[in-house]
Amino acid sequence: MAVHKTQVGIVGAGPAGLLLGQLLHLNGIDSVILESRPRDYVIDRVRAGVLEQGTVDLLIAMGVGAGVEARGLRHDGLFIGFDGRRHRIDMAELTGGRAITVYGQNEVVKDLIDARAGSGRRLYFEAESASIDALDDAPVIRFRHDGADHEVRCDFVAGCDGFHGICRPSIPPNELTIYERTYPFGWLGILAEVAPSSEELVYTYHPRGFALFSMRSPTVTRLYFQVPPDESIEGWPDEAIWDEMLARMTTIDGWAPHVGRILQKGVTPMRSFVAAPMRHGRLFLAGDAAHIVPPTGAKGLNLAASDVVVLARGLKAFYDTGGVEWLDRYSDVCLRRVWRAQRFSWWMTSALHRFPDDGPFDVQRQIAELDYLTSSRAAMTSLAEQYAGLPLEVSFESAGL
Ligand code: FAS
Ligand code: PHB
Repeated sequence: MAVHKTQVGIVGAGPAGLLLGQLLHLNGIDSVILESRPRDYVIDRVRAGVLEQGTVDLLIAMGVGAGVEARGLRHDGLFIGFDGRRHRIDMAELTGGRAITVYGQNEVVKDLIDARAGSGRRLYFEAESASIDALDDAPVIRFRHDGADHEVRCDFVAGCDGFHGICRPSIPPNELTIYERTYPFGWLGILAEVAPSSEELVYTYHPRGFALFSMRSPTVTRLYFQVPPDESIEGWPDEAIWDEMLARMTTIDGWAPHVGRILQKGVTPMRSFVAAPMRHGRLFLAGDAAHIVPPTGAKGLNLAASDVVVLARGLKAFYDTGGVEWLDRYSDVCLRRVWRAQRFSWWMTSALHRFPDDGPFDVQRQIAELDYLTSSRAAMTSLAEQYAGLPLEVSFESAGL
């Protein structure tokens, strides 16, 4: 049995695990990251694309901002489309200069994996963590790698293994409260090899259902539309996908997405999920392991980033002074931000999607909500400050940056 000793055992090399690994490295705290999938799979996986102001600032402060600074697309605004028109919300003007940056999650993950290699700290791919034990005193993570059994012995475990990982389920069910909402629809998403026809994102409300225009680069467009929850992608040939995108997004003034070769397509379920508390003994859950938001608010990756800044602050204080105050406050501090993001993501989802059971009254109510949203400075400011990202609860300095 190969035994690996470290201070923090991190399960999962998604954004949460990799960001935490880098933050701990910058504070001289050792960690071992275990990732069940191969490196290429983790890098090629198409997921988030929108980074809040705070997440971009964090990447730069951690010394892994070169990619986002060079290739990130800063957006000072976004569009809300309904009634055949696009209505622009000037986020930067309404928030005193805060904005979002479009930069693919896979780019963020690649930048962090490169930084991990540069740090000399341990990261094992194809390391399936099977179990975690002794979470009250001397945690042990057991995993298989290269056909052999291994153990990580550590002071703390960071559960960054996503919604389907092993860390959250290792907490006794009576110690956790689960809050959940599933939605009567999913998103069919595509990556298309064509230049984006809009400089900013377009969230569209349409009688046929929601649609979203996004992008990844000056040559790659990312698009989604609402489909029934159990929809299978096999039922959607490329031509039919484009017909539906154009039917929902084309505006009276003739704006429409450019059509091009579809590189990737898939259907994503929609749910809101929170597991509380986010700590059990010496196990700290972060990111999708503890909470899932519907992607309408573009908050998932950004919440993972804010969780690990709070956790890094707690671990830094513990190793600097032995103090446990910030580790004890970790769950409450994170959950306040999580619930704000849950409310915002639920609201965006409710305002912009067609619900199968909704009647004519609900449709007119939704249109009135969007009409108010796009004509009231107060309403636009509220959306803008939440979309660009509310300020983080802890300072970068306190997390050792
Ligand atoms: P992740 O799921 O990314 O990473 C967990 C890692 O743990 C994975 O690599 C997994 O392989 C590994 N793992 C699992 N079990 C393991 C085990 N037993 N042992 C070892 N490793 C294990 N968020 C946004 O902010 N903006 C967006 O625009 C956005 N768009 C999205 C679009 C889609 C289609 C989807 C699905 C999500 C989107 N999200 C968005 C949310 C998404 O980005 C997640 O919030 C983000 O990946 C969360 O990061 P992690 O918590 O690190 O979890
Ligand atoms: C994306 O670009 O993938 C994206 C953008 C905004 C969202 C969700 C996904 O709300």
